[in-house]
Amino acid sequence: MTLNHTLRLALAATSLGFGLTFAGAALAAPDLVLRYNAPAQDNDTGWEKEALPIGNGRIGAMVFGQPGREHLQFNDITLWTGDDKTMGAFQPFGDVLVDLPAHASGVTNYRRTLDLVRGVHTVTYTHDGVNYKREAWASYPAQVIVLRLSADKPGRYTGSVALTDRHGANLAVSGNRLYAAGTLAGFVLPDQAPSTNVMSYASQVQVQNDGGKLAVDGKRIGFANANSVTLVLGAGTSFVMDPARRFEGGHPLARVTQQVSTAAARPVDELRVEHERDLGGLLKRVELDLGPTLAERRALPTDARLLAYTREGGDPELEAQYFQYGRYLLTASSRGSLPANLQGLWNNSYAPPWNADYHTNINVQMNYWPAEVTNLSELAEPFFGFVNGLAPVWRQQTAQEFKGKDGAPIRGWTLRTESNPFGAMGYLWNQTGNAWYAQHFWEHYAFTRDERFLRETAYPMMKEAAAFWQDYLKVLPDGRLVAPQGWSPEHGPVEDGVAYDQQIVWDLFNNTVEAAGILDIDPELRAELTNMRDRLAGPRIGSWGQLLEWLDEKHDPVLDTPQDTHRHVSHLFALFPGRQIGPVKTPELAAAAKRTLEARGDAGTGWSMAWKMAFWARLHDGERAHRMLRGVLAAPGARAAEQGGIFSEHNNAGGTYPNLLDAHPPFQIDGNFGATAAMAEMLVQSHAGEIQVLPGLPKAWATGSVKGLRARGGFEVDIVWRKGLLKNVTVRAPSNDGKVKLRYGAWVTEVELKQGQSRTVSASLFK
Ligand code: FUC
Repeated sequence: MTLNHTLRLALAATSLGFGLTFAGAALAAPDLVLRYNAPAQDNDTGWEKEALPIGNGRIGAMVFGQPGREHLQFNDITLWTGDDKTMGAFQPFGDVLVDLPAHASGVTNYRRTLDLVRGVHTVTYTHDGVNYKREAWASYPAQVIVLRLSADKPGRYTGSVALTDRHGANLAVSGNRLYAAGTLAGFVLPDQAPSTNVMSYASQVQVQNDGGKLAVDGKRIGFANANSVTLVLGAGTSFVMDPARRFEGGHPLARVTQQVSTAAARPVDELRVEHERDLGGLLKRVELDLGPTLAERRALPTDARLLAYTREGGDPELEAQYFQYGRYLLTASSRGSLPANLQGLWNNSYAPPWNADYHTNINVQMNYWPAEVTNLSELAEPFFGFVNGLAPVWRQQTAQEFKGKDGAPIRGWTLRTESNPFGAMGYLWNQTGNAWYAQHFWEHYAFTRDERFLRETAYPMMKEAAAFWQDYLKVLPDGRLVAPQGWSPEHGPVEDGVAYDQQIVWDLFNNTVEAAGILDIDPELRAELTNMRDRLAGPRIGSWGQLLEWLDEKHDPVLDTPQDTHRHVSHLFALFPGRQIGPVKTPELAAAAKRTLEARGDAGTGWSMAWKMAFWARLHDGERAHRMLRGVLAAPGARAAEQGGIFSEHNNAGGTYPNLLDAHPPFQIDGNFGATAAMAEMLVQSHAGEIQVLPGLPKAWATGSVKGLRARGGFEVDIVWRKGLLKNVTVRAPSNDGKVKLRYGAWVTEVELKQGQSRTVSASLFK
């Protein structure tokens, strides 16, 4: 058998595998396809709420699916205005427009889908007796976006393709390729300061016909009587994550040309199969079954299904789909380049909300909450590269603003609330941003047990963040240590010892001590950080049983009262994603956290509801966590009426758009990622030195299973439950030996595994 033959068989087996898993499986086969009976409106509203996202982690597109004119509004995650001093904004790149004038009317059987495992957007419809099909995907291996137009009768495609550019590039056509190449030098938005940005960029579309004819028609490529048409889109910029080169890595034209030429020379099915295999390798690691949905509900298109769920709940398959959507979105917006921004990598506006930037006080962190626990660990790497790459710029800005004790220079760096990919920062300082980022480095080790990463990447970063706080913490007269002049995000005064800062510094010191212990280095530093951790002013309970948000209880008409429903609940960091407070470890403080959450209420922005879902999961209240899921996975504002009042502006209208993207509002992707992570947290927790299974299982998920979640210690966990009770749990140790305590409610058991082994423990073995 030739190599080629073997490869083809292997590819055939892969697609067969998909068929078997999804068509052949009994009962609740995972329903991982978003479906719509109408195209997205081709305007700003349609872009935000209806169009569907594809992406390969670096380039991506919103797909609209109009029969008469397909529109791929595309982005490259690095196309930013601004520089290391000016914020700028994440930019739209351009559009690919495919006009099919004859299809503008008379279409029947219209259907638009997004398959969350294959990563393929499909449009099908019938026109004049012909069944048409369009497939679009963004390939990571090939680094291009492909749009394939096919039909069940020959010679029926007549239309044209145009490429647009949003920053005045030179457009050219040559042969069957459209070219755009330009620069952001001199491009200044009306309300933004000029910058030194000289980023260059290029995009290209190759148009290939099977049958019929191609002809250049002005700036478009026309096709007539083709059987099928394939478009290959490439795009890139000169951005490189290197302040020493002023982020300029050379013109992308040659690279983009090469990517498009290489991909266009390959059979399109081979590109698709390669893409599906690649993506499946990430997405199929986790399977989630929360129980079956009634057939009538399942048959609804996704937009109608979301409305039905908003009203009545009762759709566990939609909930599982929403969980997997978060994982899909991470693969699509966080691979091989910059980290996912406030909109992942999708943006059609010159001035997107908050510049679609990297917000440091919850948003970028929340984007990465699902990475480790949902078995997509490598997708956190763009975030680590971003932090390490920009640290030199952040160090300079930090040194200008902060001094250590007695005016001495301060070590390390920290962050303001807003930041861009060149190191510029804006808005108030978010002083513990450094320590919160450090948590992600630590967790990557905790979940993967990658000791080399700990030694070479995580520990040095954590140690530097700890050095900042060693230099900067202030001693109160009673000996307690406090973070000076901090802000509980974006709420109340700037002052010493706010709970958010205190808890995050505690987390940093605690993790750094543990890391040094594992690496068996820096004994004096370990002793010092242990001592400082224990002297930090700690969480305290206030007069109405709440966890205090500031060092001392406020006597204020709103702040620190049961009427304060502000969207940020930052002083519960210690509960999640921290591990200083928990119902077993610190029951009184956990009760205070609960009191606070009850007062804060269940409505909020998208991300606020997702965070609250995770808090309730950590409090082991699966019903309440599920109630939060009913709020975040709901038509935007469905919960708003529950919570009016003083702090209601923009605070209570969160939810989910028909395309299942999170509504802050407006569209902001953190809520998708946070909700996915919080759902995982309802099923397995591992922050307390043991793996706890089903700590927050709601009644709505009576019978189900999950496969492939990750737990700290380097484990993979599968869980099967029936009628609300654990049936069995399987633990695997893919990359290291390990011994771990398993907990189910009050019962525990222990397993010890060699690398590569797995053990299934039935519920009856827990004691
Ligand atoms: C934080 C939040 C806002 C919004 C913004 C992008 O500042 O307080 O609600 O999510 O980030």
